[in-house]
Amino acid sequence: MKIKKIMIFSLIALTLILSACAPKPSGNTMPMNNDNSDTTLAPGGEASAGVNGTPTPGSMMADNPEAAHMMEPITAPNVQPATETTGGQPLTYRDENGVKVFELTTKAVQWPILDGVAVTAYTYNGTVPGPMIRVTEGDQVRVIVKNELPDPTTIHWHGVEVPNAMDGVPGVTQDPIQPGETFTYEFTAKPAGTFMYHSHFEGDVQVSAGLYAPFIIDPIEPEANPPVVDKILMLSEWRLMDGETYAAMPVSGMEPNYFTINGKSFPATETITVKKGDLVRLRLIAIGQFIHPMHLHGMAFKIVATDGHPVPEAAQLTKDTVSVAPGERYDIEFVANETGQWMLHCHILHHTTNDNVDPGGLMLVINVVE
Ligand SMILES: [Cu+2]
Repeated sequence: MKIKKIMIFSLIALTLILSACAPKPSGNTMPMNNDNSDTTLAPGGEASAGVNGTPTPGSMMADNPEAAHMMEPITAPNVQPATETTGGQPLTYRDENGVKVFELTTKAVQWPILDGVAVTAYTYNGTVPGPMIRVTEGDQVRVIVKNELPDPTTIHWHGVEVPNAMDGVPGVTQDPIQPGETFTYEFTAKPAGTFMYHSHFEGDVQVSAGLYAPFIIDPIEPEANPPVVDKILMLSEWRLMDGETYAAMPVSGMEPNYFTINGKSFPATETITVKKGDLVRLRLIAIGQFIHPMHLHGMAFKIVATDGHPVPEAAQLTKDTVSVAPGERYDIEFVANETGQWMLHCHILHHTTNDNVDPGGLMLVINVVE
């Protein structure tokens, strides 16, 4: 009798569990895209629709009008090939009564990241990264920004201690700079260190599309032991599908298939040639939306500054790999004491491919010569 009761209870329990696990009819919380029109598919088409037609987050978001901007290709009327081929070059300024005045124009160009591969990029002055602004701590800096993009924009001075009204956050500290408009930023450059500037308007799209650049503030007192070689390496990602560029981001259907250091994928990345015995400083900046554990072959390095701020000598870790998360900066230094061609590369090894072909992406050669 007892055994019969236990069996009945077990059957009821099993039935309840099975019914709880059964698939619910769709329509309430996860609408299916049954019309199969192109507009409901994320970039990448069927790949992002998932198995059995189950919508992935990427393809679902295309149905959300507020999120639609992130799914669309980067475009602008009459985009021309870039006239420069190297990004991050020093921007010249004019002196106006002791103020260093810089001029930036935001515009779209076709930017070459690799032989035969170009992305449609939103840029400062036509390059990716945009031009480097390099000043000395305490300098009065004025940056005049003309917006020639088809979209509004703003500039945020990432890590620089600017007055709040100069912080570049649309709807909070300023109105967006509309297409055709000009806006002037002005502040005192402080503190010394490795910083950057980038768009803060629809940053998920505009920063991924190329609106970023280095901003270096040198200390007033010259450094006791300055490096012989001092390079800035800005890491980012791209999504290029069927000739269209999309803002790469960690969303299903929006994943990157190209990865760049200073706007170039290996083997188009710069080879850094140094002499044996040179002190080398690399300023690693992650400006995309993915983390990059950067690994140096052959030599260990010390982390001498984080997010622009010096690390006291006793606290300087000795490493051969450092993970650079979005928005972070690591200044690393090493003495190039072994000759040879030493790789510096991301250790998420998909990030060292070009459209899934290895080698590529986030790699460069440090060539140590006698
Ligand atoms: Cu990586």
